[in-house]
Amino acid sequence: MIKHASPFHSFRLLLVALAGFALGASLAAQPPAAPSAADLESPAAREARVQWFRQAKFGLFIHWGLYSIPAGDWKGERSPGIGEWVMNRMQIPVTEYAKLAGGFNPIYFDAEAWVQMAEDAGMKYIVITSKHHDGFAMYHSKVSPYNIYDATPFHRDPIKELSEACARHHMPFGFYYSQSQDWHEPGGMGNNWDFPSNGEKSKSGAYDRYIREKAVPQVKELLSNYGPVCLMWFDTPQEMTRERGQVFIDAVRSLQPNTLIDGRLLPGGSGGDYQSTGDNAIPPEGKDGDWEVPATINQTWGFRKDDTNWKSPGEIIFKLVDIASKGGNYLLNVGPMPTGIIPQGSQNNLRSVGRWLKVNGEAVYGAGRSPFGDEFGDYAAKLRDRGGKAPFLPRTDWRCTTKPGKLYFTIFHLTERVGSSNDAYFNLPAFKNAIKTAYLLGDPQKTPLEVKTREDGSRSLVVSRFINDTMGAVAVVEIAGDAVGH
Ligand code: H79
Repeated sequence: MIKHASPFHSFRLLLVALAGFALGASLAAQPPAAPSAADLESPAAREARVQWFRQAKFGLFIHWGLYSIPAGDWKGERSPGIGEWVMNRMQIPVTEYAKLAGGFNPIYFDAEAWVQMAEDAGMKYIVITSKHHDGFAMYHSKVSPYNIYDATPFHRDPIKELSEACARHHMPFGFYYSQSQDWHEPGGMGNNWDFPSNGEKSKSGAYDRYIREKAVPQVKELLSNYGPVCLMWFDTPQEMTRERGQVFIDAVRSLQPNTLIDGRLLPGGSGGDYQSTGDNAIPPEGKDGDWEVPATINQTWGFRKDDTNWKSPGEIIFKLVDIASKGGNYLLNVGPMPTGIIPQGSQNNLRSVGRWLKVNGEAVYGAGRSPFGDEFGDYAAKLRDRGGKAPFLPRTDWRCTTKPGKLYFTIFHLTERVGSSNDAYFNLPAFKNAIKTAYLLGDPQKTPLEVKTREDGSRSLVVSRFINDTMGAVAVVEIAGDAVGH
């Protein structure tokens, strides 16, 4: 097995050691016992497991499968919506969709290049579709021959190659696995054009058979054959009861007790180690606990040849800092082509984000959420949406992240010039602490910024007005005390 020194691995060792110590203290002569199932669901165990995730903030999601071949078209017809849903949208019969495998030969696939790109982008973990709703396994599964190794001329296991490249880069690696929907199987949820309805499958025992004979055994393969798995990303729980979900939880905990479970195994996120927001759904304000926003870089997850609407580096940086300042992680997706290449436009923009993070990453990785809140915006006073509710009107001038004794203000837009000079004021929100020093992360000399204090106590940093021409400049404010007082 490959040596893997990523943080989640050492936390697992710590956890096992701690549990072993606690049990071992009263049974001095016994070898340390493995933690029991109950220990693994304790708040302390979850807290230890989630540490690396809390530091990471920015991950790469990869949606890759047979759907990258039709890429949004089926028999000359354009299928609207997200590319990986083409089988569903066009009601393609199982036997016909399965024929795509015979033409899947991504000879330009290069695991090293993908992981290098994630690293260049400043991303700290990778999650790839091991099996999406279409039911096709992107790894060499012994459970079902409907997989990339057995059913395609490619005859390679890209997940194996990626796991090895990730190990070389100390890049935490995890799997998306569609536990509930499987349009290839008579018992899986979602395919009601070839098979009976979800409700019937749930009642007849077909769904439980699918879970027992395909989904859980495949999840076990993924946790057994690819080294440390940082997280399992389940999705769209349908007819997923607590009992059914528990079988997946047991599989994960028994094979890799330190693997995180996302918030979509069961409805409402129960059983998970962190919450998942809706797809592309950034909460309007700060949010407690550990959570993640899964998001697209264009409008689709799986590759579509008509979608090159890449979010710009500036948009991605804003979303990343926005999410971090609200307390969450950003899991940003790319959709590789059937050649094995990640579309160049998405690569370029991610690498630009990485260059920004090289300078400003201190404000993101391991940073805590904003102690303020007014900067996020406000609910409209008079405006009402169609549901009669006040819409949230976001403000985008700046965001704040924190570390003990430090406030990081990422400034996206300055409004107030200082006279007619090239200086501008960045008006600080109110807080009681004295300011020890302030400087820009982009300034290697850390030249102290002038702090202007007015009679009413309000304070501003004096910065260059040309900050408005950047993708966000970070001003560090070092304060007396660990945290702000209001
Ligand atoms: O894996 C990605 C999506 O395929 C998956 N979650 C992310 C991470 C996902 N599964 N379901 N959904 C997202 C929501 C489905 C929305 C739908 Fe539709 C609306 C399905 C049918 C109507 C969009 C529009 C897809 C087809 C038409």
